[in-house]
Amino acid sequence: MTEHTAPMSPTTPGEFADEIRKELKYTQGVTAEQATPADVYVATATAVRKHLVDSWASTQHDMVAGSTKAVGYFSAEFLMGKQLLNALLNAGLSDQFYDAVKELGFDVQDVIDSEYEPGLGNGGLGRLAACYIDSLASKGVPAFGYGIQYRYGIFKQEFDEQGAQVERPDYWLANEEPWGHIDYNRSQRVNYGGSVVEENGKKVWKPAWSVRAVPVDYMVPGYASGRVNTLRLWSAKSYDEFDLLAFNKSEYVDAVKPQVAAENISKILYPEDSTPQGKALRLEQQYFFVAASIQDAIRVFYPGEENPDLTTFPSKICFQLNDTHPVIGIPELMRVLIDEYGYDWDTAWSITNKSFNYTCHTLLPEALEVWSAKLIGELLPRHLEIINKINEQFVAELGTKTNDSAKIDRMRIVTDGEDPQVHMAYLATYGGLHVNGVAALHSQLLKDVTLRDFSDVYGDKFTNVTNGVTPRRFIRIANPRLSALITEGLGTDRWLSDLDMLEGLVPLAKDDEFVKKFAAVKQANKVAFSNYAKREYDFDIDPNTMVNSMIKRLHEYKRQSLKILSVISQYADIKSGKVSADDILPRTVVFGAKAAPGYKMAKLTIQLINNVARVVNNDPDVKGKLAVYYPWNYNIRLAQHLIPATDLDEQISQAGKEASGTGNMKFALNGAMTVGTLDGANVEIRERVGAENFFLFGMTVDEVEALYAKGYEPKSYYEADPRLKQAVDMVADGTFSEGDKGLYEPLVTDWLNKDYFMTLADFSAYMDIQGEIETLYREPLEWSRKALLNVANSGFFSSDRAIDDYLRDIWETGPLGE
Ligand code: 26M
Repeated sequence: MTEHTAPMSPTTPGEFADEIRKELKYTQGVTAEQATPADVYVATATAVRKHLVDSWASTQHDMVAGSTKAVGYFSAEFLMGKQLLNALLNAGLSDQFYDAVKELGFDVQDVIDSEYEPGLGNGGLGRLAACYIDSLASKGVPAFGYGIQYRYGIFKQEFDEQGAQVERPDYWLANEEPWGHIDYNRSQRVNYGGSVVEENGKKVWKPAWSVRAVPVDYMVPGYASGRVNTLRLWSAKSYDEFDLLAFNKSEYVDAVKPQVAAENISKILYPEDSTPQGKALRLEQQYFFVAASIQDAIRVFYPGEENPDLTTFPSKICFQLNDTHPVIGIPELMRVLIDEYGYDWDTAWSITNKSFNYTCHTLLPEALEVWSAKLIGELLPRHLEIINKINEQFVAELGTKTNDSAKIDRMRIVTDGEDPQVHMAYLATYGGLHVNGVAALHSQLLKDVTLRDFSDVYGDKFTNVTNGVTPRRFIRIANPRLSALITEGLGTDRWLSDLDMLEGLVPLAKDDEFVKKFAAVKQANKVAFSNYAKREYDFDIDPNTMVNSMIKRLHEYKRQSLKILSVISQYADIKSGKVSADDILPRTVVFGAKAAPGYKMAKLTIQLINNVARVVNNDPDVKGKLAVYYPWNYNIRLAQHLIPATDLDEQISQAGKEASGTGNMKFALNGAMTVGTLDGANVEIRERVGAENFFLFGMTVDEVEALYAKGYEPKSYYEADPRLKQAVDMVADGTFSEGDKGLYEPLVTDWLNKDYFMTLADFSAYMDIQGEIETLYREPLEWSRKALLNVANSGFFSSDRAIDDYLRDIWETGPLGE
């Protein structure tokens, strides 16, 4: 099927077909004749796992026996996407799979489609965790991903008749799930509630209830490394003693209540990706997976030891905190060391401090997690004591470093006063060795703004690791045509584990023949996407139009409203005849975005986009010139189809608000041009691909600041640009709500009176750059040349490079020695 790839397994297609037949028969209990595509999928998955199991075992063995420090990546989310093609690629069985499935008489696409995508994450942060464990395994670094196996992942998004978002539960485990291995024998107990008493001068936590954390293990096969790491996702189960306890007291049905409560802990992924609500269940989840993981790490690295010497712990493993969600791990490790292993405070602190590092993923102050001390005290009384003591120690330490008492006050991990609050980002910064932001600009802003006081005092802790994405999933699997062309251009497929090699394509941008091949790949991908969109959504996308995509969570700061206002303006111009038919560049705008269920403005924006799509797509006046599509339930699978087919990618957040973005990297690597602001990793993408190959517009961070300071009046922009006025008026006058002038009132009012993210201020610049974009697009060869230069100069954005940065600057470890 393909000429390149991972080390080929010696298995022939015929042999692999036999292995699948055997799994069908002995595991599924069906013959190849009786089998459905879903059966073949499960059988194939089971067969691939068997190919990986020896490497899995040897990786674990070498990790425990050797002296290479391991990494524990703590993340409340791992947004893995489908596993089959990735496992096949890394097992060196991709070609055999295609042939074997044909030999068995099945359609490969049907088999692939049978896999249900696990949605155990919200967006960027969860997908980043998935890319990082892929790169860790591909580099042969010993690592665990530690998280939660939610029973319900991110909701399934549907749109109702009015175009509004409807959330449906995502019960992803409804069918057989062949990848996770439930390991009841490695369960851990996680305690909650109760009180702390003193016994013989020692603090003893008497918990009120506990939950059984059962690990579900997923293999994480490396690409061409011969290594297979583990993603260990904890699932909550109840202990039997609970029902006995209640059973004595009351009715049978009441007796199972505590069990249900216990199992609720891992039941659902919270669908918010900012503005944390401080819900008790969320804290229960965080403590649940972190406590189980810390005990697990001790079990793994000190097997069978009654009295392990845990002063060596930081040389065995270090934990990366993916945002503040797992920060409760800091007081938890302190508790384990002091209460369970008898270490004194200072020794415990020295171990703990070396064991954690923290990655911050935001700049929005409202997204920083703060828990009320009262809630922590109810759920984890011993931890609250420890946090308070950490805070005291911290405040004392600050006293030796600065005389600025106001500053010390601002920095408190636990605030003073009536209803004290615990700042998880502050706890993480003080409690660990390193703190990093996720793009150069973001890391700078963290130091200058968000964590400024901390960077003044603990400047050495602060560093940057610009995000990256895995080229295996997001180029090789998502875009086989481009992969083949890159391999042809470079004469090798080694770029898949050394993405800087893409630079070898730079000279080929001067070769018109190669550029034309590159353009042909994009065209073929657009046709393929159009077919996919027809099949999945019944959309009629014209692959001969410019495909212009904006896919990301729906947020005001990301400014989907800027995009939709520009679409409305273009629509108005075409309709009014302001631009002549010949001057119109046919464009298909594709949105993909979920909104947090309680986020009203975001949900209203979804409704607006859907109704603009309805009006525009049904208007004969603009047919063939402008179309808007909003495929529902945007997920990894859709990303893998849409990104390779996109000509123009939107990264238009207000400067200073998007920490990094990772979609921007995926698009650049797949040969899309970007229109974007100087925000997040856009800055570095533009630096690398060249200013002449990037459509920059909008205010900078400094300009945003200055405008705030001066007093921002969105209405003045509305009055000043007739295009903007017309677009906003059309939203207000019922054009996209069947005459209902009330529907979008909250949006319109916000735009004209508040517009916190300055959409209106950037509108004119955004409209103006469309002209430049269209001019270039009319020169297909020049457009493709620039797009190719985006690919050639984006190797830096591989998650392999990001992991190298973490290894060198933060974890101080590397691949397993032999
Ligand atoms: C917190 C508390 C309660 C419920 C949910 C949360 C929560 C969950 C996810 C908060 C934030 C979450 O994700 C934030 C996120 O995805 N941030 C993005 O991280 C990417 C990877 O670094 C960056 O590229 C994006 O810029 C950043 O927005």
